[in-house]
Amino acid sequence: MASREHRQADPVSPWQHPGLTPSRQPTPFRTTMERMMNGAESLVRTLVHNQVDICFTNPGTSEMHFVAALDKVPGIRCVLGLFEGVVTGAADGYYRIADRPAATLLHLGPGLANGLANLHNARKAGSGIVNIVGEHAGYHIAYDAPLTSDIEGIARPMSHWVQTSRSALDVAQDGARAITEARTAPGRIATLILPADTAWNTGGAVCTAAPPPQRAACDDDALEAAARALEALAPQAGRCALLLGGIGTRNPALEWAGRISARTGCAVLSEYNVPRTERGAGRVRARRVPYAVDPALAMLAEFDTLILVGSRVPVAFFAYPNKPSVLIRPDTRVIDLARVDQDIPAALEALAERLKARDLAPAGVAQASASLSLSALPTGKPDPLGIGQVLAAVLPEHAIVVDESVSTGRGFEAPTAGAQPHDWLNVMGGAIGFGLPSGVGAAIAAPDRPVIVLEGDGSGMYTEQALWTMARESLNVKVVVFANRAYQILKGELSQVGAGTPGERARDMLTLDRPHLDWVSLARGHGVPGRRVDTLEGFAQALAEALATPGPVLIEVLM
Ligand SMILES: Cc1ncc(C[n+]2csc(CCOP(=O)(O)OP(=O)(O)O)c2C)c(N)n1
Repeated sequence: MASREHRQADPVSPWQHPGLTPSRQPTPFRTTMERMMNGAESLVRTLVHNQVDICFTNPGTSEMHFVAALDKVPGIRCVLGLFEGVVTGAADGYYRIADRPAATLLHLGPGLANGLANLHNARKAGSGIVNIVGEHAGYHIAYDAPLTSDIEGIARPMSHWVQTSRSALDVAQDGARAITEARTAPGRIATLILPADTAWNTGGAVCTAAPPPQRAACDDDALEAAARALEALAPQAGRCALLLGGIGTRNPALEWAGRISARTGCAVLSEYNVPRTERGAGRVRARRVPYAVDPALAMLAEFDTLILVGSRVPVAFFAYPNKPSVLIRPDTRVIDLARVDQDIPAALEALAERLKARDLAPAGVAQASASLSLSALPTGKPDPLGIGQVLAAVLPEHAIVVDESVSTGRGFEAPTAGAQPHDWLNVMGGAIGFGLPSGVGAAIAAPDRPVIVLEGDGSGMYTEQALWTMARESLNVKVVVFANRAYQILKGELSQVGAGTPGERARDMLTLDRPHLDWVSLARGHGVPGRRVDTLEGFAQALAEALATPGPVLIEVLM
């Protein structure tokens, strides 16, 4: 090992790199500052230059030059997460609200691995992330030091694009390429691996990212087929549904769907999970396909034709013995109007135009819930319906709700439909631990909007370190933890998969008792004031007060 040649990764002149095509050559006219710039600084400047101005980080030694560059370059906000799942989850929440990518900074393979579950969720959500991962200096990898691993191999399953920079000269261009990738609809995970020597060697320059490709228009044949199906079915209201996904559950797509429904009587549905739904009073309501197989089958059986708009044919979350995986009738006609990466609003607009629905008032607009004073709200032991009613009454206009309430939240859709207009974010990849980090990202993306994280006590424990980031950054996040002290959903799943009645040991795997988690203390320990309530009236009072208090607050609701 000792006799092996120590090869510096940047042996060539920064002015003429043999591996670069002419179009990739950095501009030869550089300022003195650029000539002195190291790769890390060129990357940070490239991020800022291309409006990637938030970086969620959890760094280590190999990223120290990047960290130092953060100091030098104005215009980038750096937010520390104390676990990498917080970093990647925050970047997901940020993208969903800001509609532009944030960067992350992760420490080699193990740091990336810690962040993978929320990177998976972000990938399923179509959230663009410039995911920067440090690596050993190129010449150091041969020594198989403790943190050496196959970073590209770890990144690939959760990334759309993976690139390891070869030299300081390449870093900014690779960064610019990562930004273009991350911005490509609906949003992609671009993992850029930054060897330490490419960060510390000089020769970097600032690069402008190419614009991402435009969202493609929908296919004319699909548009014609959808229009014909809707025209033919118009007298039989309800036999045809538009199934919305992606940005289909946001305006203007929702309003076009509502106009099409006004003309034809078709139903407007949404996938069970969508990255962001604009909902509440005055907005077209898209009914969610239920999570559970039987209610989903019952809902979808009503439709002879399903028009997919940014969505896919609904399938069950899991396979269950003697239940189908695909949730529509085998004879349902499926028309794929627009994929999630296509221009969904334009596809619906064209369909509305074709159906002469352009000037109609949208159907299915949610009416405002009768406004209830706190004293008129339900009282007593918290249950999903009552909690939903409290939320509907207390949610402020333009609130952002991050929903990881798992079994407790199943009942929230109907009671909150007529709340003040708000955005609702779901976990997209089924990996729990998304809620608290995503609340961090959403709050940073929209500092003037209250964020309410609805959190299961089991899910919250996966990434509870996010509370510390909320406190440190004084984020306006109100965390509501539903403390049923169990993996409640799994109790139902145990019987659904036919695994029988749980015995003592199996029950122990599904309960969060012995000891009870004390969320008020956990919050306080992370710098967030907390409060415990055990009634609906207590919850309503606590949430109203939390919303009137700046900064993060946690409410533990004992179920
Ligand atoms: C990363 C990951 N690990 C494990 C699971 C399996 N899982 C799904 S729901 C759940 C429990 C959730 O508990 P909680 O948040 O308290 O909600 P509840 O079921 O009690 O409503 C678990 C462990 C998962 N979905 N993702």
